[in-house]
Amino acid sequence: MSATQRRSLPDRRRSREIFAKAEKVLVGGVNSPVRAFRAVGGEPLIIEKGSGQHLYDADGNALLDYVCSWGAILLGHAHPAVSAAIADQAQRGTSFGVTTELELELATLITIAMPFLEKVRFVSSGTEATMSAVRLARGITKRDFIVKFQGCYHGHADSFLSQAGSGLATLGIAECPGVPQALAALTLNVPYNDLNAVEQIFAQHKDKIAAVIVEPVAANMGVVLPRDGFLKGLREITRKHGALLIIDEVITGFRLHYGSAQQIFGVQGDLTTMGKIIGGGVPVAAYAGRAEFMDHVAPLGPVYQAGTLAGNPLAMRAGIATLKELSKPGLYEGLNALAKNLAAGLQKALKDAGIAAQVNSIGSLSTIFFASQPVTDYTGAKRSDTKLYARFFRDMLQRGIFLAPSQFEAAFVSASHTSADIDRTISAAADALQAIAAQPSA
Ligand code: HOZ
Repeated sequence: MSATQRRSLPDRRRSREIFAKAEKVLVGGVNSPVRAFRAVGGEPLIIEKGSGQHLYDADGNALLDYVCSWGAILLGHAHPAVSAAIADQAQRGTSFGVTTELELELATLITIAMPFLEKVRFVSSGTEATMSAVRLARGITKRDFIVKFQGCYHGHADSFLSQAGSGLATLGIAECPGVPQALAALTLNVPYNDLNAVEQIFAQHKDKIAAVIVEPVAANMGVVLPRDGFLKGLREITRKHGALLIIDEVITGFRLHYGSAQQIFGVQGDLTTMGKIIGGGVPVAAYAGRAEFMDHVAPLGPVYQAGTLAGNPLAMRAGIATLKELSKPGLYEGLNALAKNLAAGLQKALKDAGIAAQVNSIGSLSTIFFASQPVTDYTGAKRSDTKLYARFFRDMLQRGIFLAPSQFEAAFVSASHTSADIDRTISAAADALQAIAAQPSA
């Protein structure tokens, strides 16, 4: 049987047993809701190991991975240089709770790649980075409101859980119980790509908005690109009103090239948040900006933020090794060319199957929306036929290809994927889409 023919993962008995046990001691059998596959059906995966572009489940089934730890893995799983750095550091100690030269080294690599950043504070997750950046913006401006965009996701801190993308969009959670109303009221949501709405919200809340936080490419409602001038418009509006612009590069940092999305779109935020890739698959995130802003953070300033494991040496070693690999000439050119072929191939497969859909893509990020109109915001993303996406996801998984288990996430290509992998994926998608077109309600 060819790799592209429809088939079930041959045996899932062990995975099934593990998940059944996990459900008894872990909430929903998972440690993050998006892993539960609730929106796409099918059985959640239990992964035993990863190597390059593949994951291997507990039954030994190989999966071609386009989730790549939600974008944290750019080099591929268990990259030799990253694994060696982690193993070496493990021999020297895993946490000291005081500064190491490694923190200086990773911060220096980041500020060289993104020269508009002068000072970095490492934390352990993207949520901590965005939450701390918002606190800092509030501390500097002495204002309380923040503006975010519908369908963007900035982690799970209280301020970000209204009209958010990612797992909240996946599970249909519009507002999160447990977030005090008084705090939720300080978050103002506007449609992505809509500068008029941003202007209006500033007019309504004159001199009260501390910051606008934005994903420069939205990747948590599926991939949605910024319209021409959108990010620059945000820059002008925030500057005019004395608010800070926080650019959340947790997904886009080092994803599109060796640097930030801000350099690609010709805009500079006041604060930048990062995560995922800068830790090479080990928990690292950061917020950063010019010294005039960052020096408000304790111990230099009064805005408090701390962490026992912040700047953790294992994580720093993984991040340093990752960035050194990523800086090698040609890496992004090759990766982005592969991803471009994938997007084009998927577009053709959809057209050939006569299925109305949009493939939104940039660099190695992409999403298929089963929607007839271009998707430029959360309203458009929600118009996508999520049942069709779920069917496509399951059909692809049966063919050994692991896409994001939600319409409202991105597919990630890694530097380990090959053109043979891309061809195989396109061919599997063509088969799956033809089957869907022949029997839409199967
Ligand atoms: N930012 C990721 C989803 N878009 C996080 C994955 C998770 O929620 O587990």
